[in-house]
Amino acid sequence: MKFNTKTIHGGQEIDPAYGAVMPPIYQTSTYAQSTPGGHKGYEYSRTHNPTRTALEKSFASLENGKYGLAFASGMAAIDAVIKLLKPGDEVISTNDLYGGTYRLFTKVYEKFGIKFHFIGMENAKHIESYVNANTKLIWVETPTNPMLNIIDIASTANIAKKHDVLLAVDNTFATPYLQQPLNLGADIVMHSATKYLGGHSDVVMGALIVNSPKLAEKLSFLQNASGAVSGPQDCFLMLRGIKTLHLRMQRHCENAKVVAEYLKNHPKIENVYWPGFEDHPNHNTAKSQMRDFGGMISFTTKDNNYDESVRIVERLKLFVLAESLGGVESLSGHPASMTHASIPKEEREKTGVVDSLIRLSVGIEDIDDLIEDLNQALA
Ligand code: P1T
Repeated sequence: MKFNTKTIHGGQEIDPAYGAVMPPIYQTSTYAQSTPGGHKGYEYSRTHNPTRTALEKSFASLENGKYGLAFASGMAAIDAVIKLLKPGDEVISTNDLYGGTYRLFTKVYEKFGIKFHFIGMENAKHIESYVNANTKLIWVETPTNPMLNIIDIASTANIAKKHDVLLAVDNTFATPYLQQPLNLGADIVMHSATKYLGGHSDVVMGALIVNSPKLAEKLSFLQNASGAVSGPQDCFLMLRGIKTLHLRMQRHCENAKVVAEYLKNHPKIENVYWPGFEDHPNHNTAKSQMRDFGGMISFTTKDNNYDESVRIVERLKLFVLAESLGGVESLSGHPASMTHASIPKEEREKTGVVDSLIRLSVGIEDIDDLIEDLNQALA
């Protein structure tokens, strides 16, 4: 099945009870048993729920994986991956990544004895120099949030395999429409499905997709044991959102290209971070592992000034100032004070997340209106 068909049919069978075309919302916590253990495959909705099963199959299908798991949030999905580890284990992670991921690693898991190395990953040899006998996981976000760096997944997977280390890729910014990490050798794909997969800014959810039955078993044990699962209504909304993923992503990419070029030519703008530019340092890697360059752009102004950047995001009207990204509507954000505020200033500035950085999630509105909005805000 091709990708554009998978978004609509992947994992979604016609409901056997009444022929419903959309998987019904099984709003139930429990299931009748005829005798202890005598049930139809479902016992309790923390463990399994039919609406969630349909979505989990859809997640797996989109990423060309065998097993999908749905969690209450992207953070809950990441949390399950880290719970595969034990005290003394080490993780090599991208240094430019979502602030909440950094916070989970450093504020929650370091105190349980897990060591994290945050490094630049554009050079695969650099990653290898951090591998030692305790290394158990390489955590990659690509494109990175918010600097839009690109990490070569296949080269990183070679290093992971050579040293028998797991490779997990946060595929939130790219989506499986643009990039499929399991095909490139990753062991685990993670999503904040809150973003492009859901696509309508109405659900918070996380996803994990794997191929290994052993890994699937461990993660599904953790999903049930810790219990951060997504509810049936949210699973239904996610399934509905996914049906247009391919169409939305196409338009996100088209609109972002126009916005990126507009910003690059604007006299007030200093740097524009978007992997589609030929002079982006990782443009060739992006071209080789992604179908297109996505809907996210970050930029700084020549004033390089906190207050001026705050004024710009306040003046934007269509680009609503808000946390999150990936919905049909355009959003703007100020990472230093919002999504990345939990990373110490010295740390975030090392990766380019300066006080003046503005991040745009380019939506699928009419491009003329988006450019007009930027024009008035930058005037
Ligand atoms: O918000 P949640 O669904 O729990 O997902 C966390 C997460 C994980 N990974 C990436 C790359 C993310 O961007 C996020 C969430 N990010 C935002 C809320 C944001 O505005 O960047």
